[in-house]
Parts: sequence; structure tokens; C-alpha cells
Amino acid sequence: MAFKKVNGKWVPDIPEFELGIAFSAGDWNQGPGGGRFTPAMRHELDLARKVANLSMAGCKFIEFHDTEALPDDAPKLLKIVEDGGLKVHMCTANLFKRPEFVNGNFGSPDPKVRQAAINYTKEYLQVGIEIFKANLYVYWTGSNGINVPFGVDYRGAYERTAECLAMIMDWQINTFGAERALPFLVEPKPNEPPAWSYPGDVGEVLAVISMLPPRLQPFFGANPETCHSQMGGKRFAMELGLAAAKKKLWYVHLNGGSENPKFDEDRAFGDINFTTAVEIVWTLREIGFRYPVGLDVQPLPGDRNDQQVESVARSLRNFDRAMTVCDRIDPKILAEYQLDGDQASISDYFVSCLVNE
Ligand code: GLT
Ligand code: MN
Repeated sequence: MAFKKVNGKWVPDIPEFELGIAFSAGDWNQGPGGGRFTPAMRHELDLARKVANLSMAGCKFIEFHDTEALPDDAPKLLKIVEDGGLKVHMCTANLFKRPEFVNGNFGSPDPKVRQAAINYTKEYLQVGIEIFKANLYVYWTGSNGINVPFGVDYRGAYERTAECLAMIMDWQINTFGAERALPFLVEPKPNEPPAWSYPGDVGEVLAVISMLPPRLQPFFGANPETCHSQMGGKRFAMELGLAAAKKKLWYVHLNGGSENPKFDEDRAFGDINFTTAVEIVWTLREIGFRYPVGLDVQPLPGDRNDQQVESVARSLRNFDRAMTVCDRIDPKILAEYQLDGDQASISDYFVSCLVNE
């Protein structure tokens, strides 16, 4: 079951855990690295090794693109995942590394491009439901964006994106029924690979959801990612608060990065700015987030072959460390300072908890 009816309304039926118990990471979070300016430093690992690494790091779940786990291979790969003690939490069609999507996917003015994006998405939703028994589906915007001014008609771009999402959800519900439909989460990013991407932040995701027919809106949520929000100059914990206030926070991709990164650094959660990590964990606790937590982190450029999962493992340790700091923060004291508007005392109190004074 991926949706259930509560008081006559459809709500996601995603497995719940105590916060800090259930983590997921992507197949793509271990690998050789390398890019336009950097050498590939490691071997490609086979899936059994990746699964064993994730399990050792403390993860319960893995997630795939259709380009990593091809639909035809899905049953065989699922067996490897299950033999290694993991489950599939999320799956997603790759709408960025395929040449037809170089100038966008759901927002493209070209109906053939939009149809191709819809087809790949439907195919992998089916794999997620029937083979992986995944808990949810994520659409990362990927190439949906522009590289030059006038690159697309802007109003149409958002309208077409919403229309495609509606068509996909209508198909999903008609084919599998609402109970089995996978919650469809949009993961925003403001740029990269395009110079400007859409939807670019949680507010834009909510705006696009609000453009859908009301009967379909309950089936869509958001998957905010730390680095993506920071790239847009956002405070990630505020993005979490916004999504949660609209009851759309069904998953998160946590990672670490500098406060205004120019690219998707994908460092371990807690790397670079541990204060930010504590605020994120505090906010997840405050919100009452109980779904599995995702890590979308890459190895550091120079990590060795035997360190491929180290960024995931360090993220889990840092999450735990952040929980320890949160345990020292008294919500009553914090709430009193907030009510008083005493920002100076909040700042002083937070650091005293951080260093366990
Ligand atoms: C890619 C991107 C991530 C998305 C992944 C899912 S792929 O690594 O940077 O943020 O979550 O498509
Ligand atoms: Mn991500």
C-alpha cells in the first residue's frame, strides 16, 4: 500500500520509523568519481558489494535510476538487494543523461520530448510498484531548464510540467489503483546541469502541485535536498519547514555543502557545516518526520577504493552526533527565547549545547 484513506483523504502510506533508525542511499552514491575537471579515482563496484557496503554503513534501503537498474534486470537486481539485507525505498527514471532531454523534459516545448519523459517515468513507476515494491518515486528535475535567456516560454514551461505530472498520475491511479500508486515526489534544484532549472525550490514545487487538478494533488510531495537548497541561497531547514507546513515532506536527501555552493558538492551530511546539520536534525524532530531519511552524498574526490561508502557512513555518524546535540537542547528554553525574540540568547544557548558546556 502506498496510499491510505484517512478521514476521507488520501495520505501516503510510507513505512515509519523512529528518526535516526532508517536510512537510504543511492546506487550512484558509490563509484569511480571523475568529471570534466577531475580524474576517476576508484573502481566501479558491483551491486552486491555496494549493498554490503551500505548495509555495513547502517542503511536499510537503496535507491535506483532506471539507467542503473534497467527494467529488464530489475528482478535479478532486487534479489541481490534482498540477499544483502536491504530493500528498495525509491526509484526514479533518468531524465537528464539521455540525449533527447538535453534541453528539458516535462517542460519541453517539443511534444515528442515530453512523451518520451512520460514513457520512461511510467515504465519505471511500474517497475517500482510491481518488482521493487518501492515506497516512493522521485522526479529530480534534472535537465528541465534553460541555458540561455529566451531558452523557453516561461509560463508554458511550468504549465507543461504540471500537465505531464497530471497525465502520469492519472495513468498510475487508473492502472494500479490509488492504494498501490507510488507517492510522486518532486526534487527541486535551482541550476545544474542547466543554468536555470525548474521547479527550483520547495516553493516552486508547491506552486506546480497547486496547478494540478485537486483530485491529483494528494498524490504529490516534495523531496528537498540540502545542497540544492543551499545552491539557491535557501536555508535548508526553512525549506523543510515550508514543505512540512503543506504536509508535503515525505522524503529528504541530506548531504553537506558550503553555504552558497556554485555546484552540487554532495559532501557527507555534517561535513563543512555541522551547525547546519544540527539545525536540520532538530527541525526534522520538531516536524515529527518519521519516514526513512535519504543520503545523497558522493565520495570525496580522493577517497580510495576501500572508502567508497565512507561519505554515507560518516553521514550516519554525523546524524547520530547531531541527535546527541539535539538531546541537549531543551525545547522549552528555546521556545521561551523565541517567544521573547531573544536571538542573542538563542545563539549563545545553541553553542553551549553544541560544545556541551
Ligand atoms: C543526481 C542528483 C540527485 C538526485 C538523483 C536522483 S540523481 O545525483 O544530483 O540530487 O537526487 O535523480
Ligand atoms: Mn538528490
